[in-house]
Amino acid sequence: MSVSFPPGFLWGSATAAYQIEGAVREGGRTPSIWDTFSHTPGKTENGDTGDTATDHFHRRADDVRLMADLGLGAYRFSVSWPRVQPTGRGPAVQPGLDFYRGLVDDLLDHGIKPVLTLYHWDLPQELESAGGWPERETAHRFADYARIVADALGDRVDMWTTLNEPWCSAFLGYGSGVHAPGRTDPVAALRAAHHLNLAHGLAAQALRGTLPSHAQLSISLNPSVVRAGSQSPADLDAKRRIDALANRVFADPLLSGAYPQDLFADTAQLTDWSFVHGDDLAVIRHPLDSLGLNYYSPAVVSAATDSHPERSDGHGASEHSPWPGADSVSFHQPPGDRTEMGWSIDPTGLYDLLMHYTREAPGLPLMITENGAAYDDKPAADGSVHDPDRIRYLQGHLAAVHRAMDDGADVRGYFLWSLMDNFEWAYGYGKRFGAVYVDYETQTRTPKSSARWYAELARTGVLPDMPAS
Ligand code: IFM
Repeated sequence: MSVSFPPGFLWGSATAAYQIEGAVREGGRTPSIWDTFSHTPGKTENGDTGDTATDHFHRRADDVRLMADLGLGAYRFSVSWPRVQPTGRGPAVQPGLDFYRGLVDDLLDHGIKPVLTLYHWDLPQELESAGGWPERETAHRFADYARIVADALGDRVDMWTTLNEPWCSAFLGYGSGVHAPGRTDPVAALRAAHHLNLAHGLAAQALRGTLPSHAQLSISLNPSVVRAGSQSPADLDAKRRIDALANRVFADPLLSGAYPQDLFADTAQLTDWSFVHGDDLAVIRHPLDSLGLNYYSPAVVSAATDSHPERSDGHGASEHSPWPGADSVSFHQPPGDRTEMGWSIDPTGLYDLLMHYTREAPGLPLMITENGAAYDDKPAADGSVHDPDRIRYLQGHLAAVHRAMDDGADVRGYFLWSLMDNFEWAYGYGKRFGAVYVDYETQTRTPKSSARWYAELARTGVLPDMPAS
């Protein structure tokens, strides 16, 4: 049986600046931590970098026309901090602002709602060289940058997101080191998590002080749907530890103005958390207009039975853990179908996530700001690209969203990750998440069958029961 989404439900797709823009040396842009990291031998698959990516910087107008052809109602993109404020300090550069103003105007001309994310992982390298997210100063720099972008685009963008997936910035960037800047210091990771929270709060204040009153503020988290391998006390404790580090370290200060006490206890050997100052928590708990949730796959954890816990947590291989204070937790991939990332496919995780935040944050609208799957898509002889597995993935997850809405979740929109194939961070260009296929030699864009399927859904709001194959 097909189901219908309510009128006004926002159907969009998402991208991020470093993953698509290229043009890394144009218009006064200076390197971000991802430029430095991807140019460091051994950090990305095949040494891939975002130097050219999908050349969106030069193909912006065509890409917006493509979105319009697909009938998208909204487009979630990120602003590259070093393109707008190259050193992370001082005045903005005009070409950077002009690029985003042009993008927003193109979107509005086509009736597509711009949804702007201020930070999707591309910290100006100069700020990292001065200490990066483990330092408090970076949070203040972020608030200044937020004010600059709000001044420039506040008259035409209504929906603002401060950070995308701060967990990845903190724990993959400073803990396991599989993301830029590639540091492997558990204390730095915890300090980064707090300063990202603070950056969110300070930026939210700056945005509220600059934007028109109807502007909507949000943050996009990637909470882990953590499941215990068994109901044994040890496995339940493993689940509690990961839940604290993956979820509550962000959600609790944002929603309740406090860090979880058990997190302090779990990490007491590492830090006394004295980097949390007087009124930080009041700043972080700034009222939001919606909460963005990114979901791909659940995590199954148990207590490790030996001194080398299995760590197939789906976040890349590193001898350093991204889980400070939880070194004795094993991660397992549940049996069943997986995507090309090796991530298990489980739409019930998305249902559980939506119901969890419906309970945790009553009255706060939810938005799925990322969901999607990588597959090994290849063009057929006639150039068309068929991706029935992705359609099945999307269909299953959207059915879960609908079920959660039936059960009371206030979900306002869904953003497919991603509009087009792009630079998948440390995995380089080998992993294709796009609804649109990109031939990286020619930069030709070809909508996959999932793009046509999604366009029909965006047009009608009707989710068919059986995916086309
Ligand atoms: O490509 C990323 C994106 O940048 C952040 N969320 C997860 C996606 C898939 O790994």
